[in-house]
Order: sequence, then structure tokens, then C-alpha cells
Amino acid sequence: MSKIALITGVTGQDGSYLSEFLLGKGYEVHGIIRRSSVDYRERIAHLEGTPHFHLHYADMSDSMSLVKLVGKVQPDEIYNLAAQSHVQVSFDAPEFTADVDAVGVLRILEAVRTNHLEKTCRIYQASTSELYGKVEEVPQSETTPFHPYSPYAVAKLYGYWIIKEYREAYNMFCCSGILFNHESERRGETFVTRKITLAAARIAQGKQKCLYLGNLDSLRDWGYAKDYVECMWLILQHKTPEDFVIATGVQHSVREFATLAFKHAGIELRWEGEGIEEKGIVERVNGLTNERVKVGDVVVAVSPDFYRPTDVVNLLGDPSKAKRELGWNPQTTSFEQLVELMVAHDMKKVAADDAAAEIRKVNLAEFLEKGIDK
Ligand code: NAP
Ligand code: G4F
Repeated sequence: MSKIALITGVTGQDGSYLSEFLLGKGYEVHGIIRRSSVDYRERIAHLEGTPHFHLHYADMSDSMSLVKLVGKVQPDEIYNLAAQSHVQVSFDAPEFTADVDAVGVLRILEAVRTNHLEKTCRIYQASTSELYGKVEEVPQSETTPFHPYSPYAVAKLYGYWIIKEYREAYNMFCCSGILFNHESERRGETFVTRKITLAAARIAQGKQKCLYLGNLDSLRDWGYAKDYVECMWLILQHKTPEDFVIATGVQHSVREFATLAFKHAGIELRWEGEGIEEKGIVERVNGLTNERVKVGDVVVAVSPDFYRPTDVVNLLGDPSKAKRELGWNPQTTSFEQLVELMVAHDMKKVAADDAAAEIRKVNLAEFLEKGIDK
């Protein structure tokens, strides 16, 4: 009998990689999707229609939908990845963020209890390094005190504690993976890494003039999402339910990420100025096929629009426990490889998007010429 997994957040970056990973292990995978007026299933489109992969409508803010679905699917494992996951957006929509990211976790736990699955169903909660927030020590490990520093982090802290509470109160196998930032070619386009790799590709291809960013000094421990989903599974296969920090143990600034990304796109940068006045200026170009990027052009500038009311600026994880107890290798993909693969992907994507737009233009021109009513 194959194991049954239920993934909330299946359409997200991690949900899509985790689905592939679990299908590869022979699982029957069920995912929760939401109704949307536009197509948001791009990341899992290649899995739809394949055997053992099933999608169901439900919502983290709708208890009844979760209770019914858990009863129907009878999962052996639940991976609770669904969240309003953007920190800056959580300042604009704090109540929604709390509902989905905090109370949503409680709804999942109660759905399992209501269906009397608490002895058999293991639950993984997508927790976050944002819990460390205004950090109290560097690097951060499982014993570092939390100091959440955004509405998102406060909501996720509730999720962390309610998981721990149900583990202790009801003896449930539920755990939090405290994951540090992990990125990929499937990363949402408004997170800083993907925003940079897409902009570097567009600027290199003459489709954009300048990239506007916020805090360039912010430090992150960036890993590759594909490596991290394995850990989610390993945490649920562990003999006892425990929480784990998942990180690479290597730290870089936003500025360093941008420098390397532009380099892979064929643009060497030098930095001038400080704070709001800082600029990334073209120092040298290598192998670009268009002549629109010139030495001396300002291609990165700072905009206060991307500053946060409170910003987390020094995240560095200590993955020793995961290494020791799960046998996980935190350096499978290096920072340099991560940046390179994201830029290579986005260079192709930008070129392909242009080709697709050209085809759409031709189709539209033909359509207009022929006219729909004639
Ligand atoms: P993501 O790409 O933003 O995906 C979030 C997923 O949650 C999407 O599938 C989204 O569905 C779903 N979702 C949002 N609100 C929902 C609701 N009300 N009901 C049902 N589904 C809902 O996030 P990710 O990067 O894959 O991250 C996965 C999880 O790990 C999140 O909980 C995030 O907070 C956490 N985390 C991420 C990182 C990281 O660096 N990536 C680090 C630590 C923790 P739609 O497609 O319909 O919007
Ligand atoms: O890419 P970010 O938006 O990711 P952030 O805030 O670290 O959150 C991500 O990682 C968390 C794990 O630590 C997850 F829990 C969360 O769900 C999400 O996946 O921003 C990274 C840093 C911040 O300090 C931000 O201030 O980059 C800085 N930054 C500078 N300019 C920018 C920008 N961030 C964004 N999104 N856009 C900018 O233009």
C-alpha cells in the first residue's frame, strides 16, 4: 500500500517540489487548491493528470472544507505549507495573514482530531527563520530565543506553538521545520532573489532599464528549495516528533546576490553611494547581444517603497541538528550554483516570453484584420 500525503500550498514553490519528491517515493499525493480567476497552477501543470496526483478545492480559512477533505483523503502525512508567505504583504494584510498562517494551523490540527486520525497521521508545519526576527544570537539554532518582527512572523509563531502544544497535549506526531530562506527558478517573482534574477535577465536583454530594491545590507542564509523539501519528508520519518532548523550555514547580503546575478547575466557592477543614494553601476559588459546596456549606466537603485516598517536583517542558520539526526547535507547546492541556475532559467524565460508576446501580437493583428463579426 502506498502512503497518502496531503499537501496544503501545493501550488506554491515548495508544494510543487514536494509533490514531485513524494510522487518519486511512490506516495499518493493530494493537494489543496483555491479558486482563482487567473491560472495560478503553472508550477504543478506538469503533474496534473498524472496517476496518484489529485487536487481538491479547500481553503485554510474554511474549517469545514479542511475537516471534510481530511476525512475523505485519510492522509498518513500532512504537509502544511499553505500561507500568505510574503513578509512585506503581511504589513498590509495582517488580519488575513493571521487567519491563514496562525489559525489555519489550528484548523489543520483540529481537522485531524475531528477525523480521529491523531494516532496515525503525522503533520509537518512550514515554520520559518522569521521567528528569530530581531535576532538575539547569530547563528540561530533550535535553542535560539524567538523575537518575531512582522505580522507574518507573529502569525507563524502561533503556528509553531500550537504544533508544540498539540504534540504535548494529545501526543500527536506534529513537527515544525524552521526553514531559512530557500529559493529557486519557481520562486515567487516579488521575493528579492527572483526579483533580482528576472530584472538582471530583462536588463541584459534590453527590456528593462533599472531595478529598484530596498535594504541592500540585509543578510540571508539562502538555500535551494529543491534540497529543502527532502528535509520536510525526513522530519516526518524521524523516530520522534521534533523541530529542526534547516539552513545552509552560509550568509550573503542582498547586494552580494545582485552582484553575482548581474555577473551571470553578463553585467559586472560596481556600487557607489550609501543608503537611499546607493547605486549599482555597469562596470563592464560580457557577451551581451544587444547594445542597450552601456558602461556607466545605473541599473540598480534604492527605493524607500521596498523598506519595511521593521526588517529582519541578520539571518544565519545552524543546521547541525538536521545534519546529525536526519543525515541531511545542507550544502548540496551552493549559493553560487543557486544564483547561476536562477539566472540561466530567467535568461531563457525572458527570451521565450518575448517570443510568445510576438506570436500573440501576430495573432491579434490577424484577428483584427479578419474581424470577428465578418
Ligand atoms: P508560496 O510559493 O507563497 O506558496 C504559498 C502557498 O500557500 C500557495 O500554494 C498558495 O496558494 C497557498 N495558500 C495561501 N493562502 C491560502 C489559503 N487561504 N488556502 C489555501 N492555500 C493557500 O510559498 P513557499 O515559498 O512555497 O513556502 C511554503 C511555506 O513555507 C509557506 O508556509 C511559507 O510561509 C513557508 N516558508 C517559506 C520559506 C521560503 O524561503 N520559501 C522559508 C520558511 C518558511 P495560491 O497559489 O492559491 O496562492
Ligand atoms: O525575499 P524576501 O521578501 O524574503 P523574506 O522577507 O526573508 O521572507 C521569505 O523568507 C522567510 C524565511 O526567512 C519566509 F518565512 C517567508 O515566507 C519568505 O519566503 O526579503 C529578503 C530581504 C528582506 O530583508 C528585505 O527587506 O531582502 C530585503 N529586500 C531588499 N529589497 C527586499 C527588496 N525584499 C523584497 N521582497 N523586495 C525588494 O525589493
